[in-house]
Amino acid sequence: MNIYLTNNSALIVVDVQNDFCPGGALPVPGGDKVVSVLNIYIRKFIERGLPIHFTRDWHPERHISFKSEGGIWPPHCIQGTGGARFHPELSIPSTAVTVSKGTEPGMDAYSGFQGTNLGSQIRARGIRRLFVGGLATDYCVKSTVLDALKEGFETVFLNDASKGVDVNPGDSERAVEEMLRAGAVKIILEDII
Ligand code: VGL
Ligand code: ZN
Repeated sequence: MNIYLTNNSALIVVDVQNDFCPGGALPVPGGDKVVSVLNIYIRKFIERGLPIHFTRDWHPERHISFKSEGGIWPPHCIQGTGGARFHPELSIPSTAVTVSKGTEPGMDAYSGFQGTNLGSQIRARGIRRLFVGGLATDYCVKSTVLDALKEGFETVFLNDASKGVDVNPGDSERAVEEMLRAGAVKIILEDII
């Protein structure tokens, strides 16, 4: 499906951090594979002078989502650790904005909009169309896409620049269906015109 990169578009790169890549604390199988594709999207947005926001999972040492605190995940993306850093090959332009989420010990946040000012920041820049990709399709990408739709943005899911955890087989596929049902558009690089 062809889609225009309009002048009111922005790119949201979700949680492409070492802990979500192979070798990390909570690896998404093949998670690092999204980096080279995302870098191409990033270049397209830079060329057009369009905003790019990078979300990161940024947890305190004790966080409610960790097993030790009653959650379901191993400790991951702890503030200031190597695991919380963005993947070393991810192109991060100097003009990009980093959005930290899950920073409160007692509050989980899968969505980049939850407990952050992402929504007001991009609205203030006149953005109406969001392109969203990254890790993981069945958690933070899905939640970010669903929240973007709720906030009234035209929302485009980058299918070739996202990967899921699939704790249960089929989770990512179901996540994509849910995003589409909610009104998202699914594309790959070649669809951008
Ligand atoms: C995520 C599990 C726990 C994600 C974050 O970024 O998808 N998944 N925290
Ligand atoms: Zn987390």
